[in-house]
Amino acid sequence: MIRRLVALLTVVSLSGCAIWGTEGGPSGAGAAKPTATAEASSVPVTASRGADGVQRIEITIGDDLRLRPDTVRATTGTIEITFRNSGVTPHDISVDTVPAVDGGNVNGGDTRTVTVTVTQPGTYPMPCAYHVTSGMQGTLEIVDPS
Ligand SMILES: [Cu+2]
Repeated sequence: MIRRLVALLTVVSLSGCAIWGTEGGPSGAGAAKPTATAEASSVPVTASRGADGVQRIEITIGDDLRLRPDTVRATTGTIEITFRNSGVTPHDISVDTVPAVDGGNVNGGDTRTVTVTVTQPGTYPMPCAYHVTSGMQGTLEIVDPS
């Protein structure tokens, strides 16, 4: 049983290496955005802080029912999250801070920007109301500024 699990993990990690295909990875000329599995895409991406102190990040939401990136890291304060729907399937992402902020329906090709102010470090889910049961959920990781 354990041997079987190890074999499965090996296959997953090997397939993770193959996501760049023949385009040469993120620095390759004309390389498309990686279409990694949800497991392989959970590398946190840090929101970038503007001169106004607001942290901003854009998340692509598509027909594969995933958020890219699916994990956003920021510090306490104000965070602007722009959801860009790259597909045709509508989505409705909320940011479950306290209080939660619902982005509302975002049709294919549309964008929606949600602004949240978070004072408590923690991990806050970002589920899609339509597709959370299919695993469409991101994570906002808030840490103390240091
Ligand atoms: Cu959705």
